[in-house]
Amino acid sequence: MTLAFPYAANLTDVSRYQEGADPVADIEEARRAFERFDVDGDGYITAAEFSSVMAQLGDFHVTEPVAEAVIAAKDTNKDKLLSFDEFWTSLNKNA
Ligand SMILES: [Ca+2]
Ligand SMILES: [Ca+2]
Repeated sequence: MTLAFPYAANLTDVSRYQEGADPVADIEEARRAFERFDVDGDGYITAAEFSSVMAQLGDFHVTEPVAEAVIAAKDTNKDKLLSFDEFWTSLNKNA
């Protein structure tokens, strides 16, 4: 019966970790999402890339002007490109 005790302690640790987990996004997941949108892999998401990937995902409402507005809202340095840093910052602002 002594074996059951450490097992129960582990379960408690897991649930405590989940309850106490930071609400910030997972950087690995964010990077995978970013790479999905960065079609040509140059490290920046353009409005054209964003709208075409959204269309692939089934959302045809994200036309290029809409994509430009979405990117402009996150585009801290105003180069009309979304870098991973800008993407990551915007995720953490929303969290
Ligand atoms: Ca790109
Ligand atoms: Ca930028």
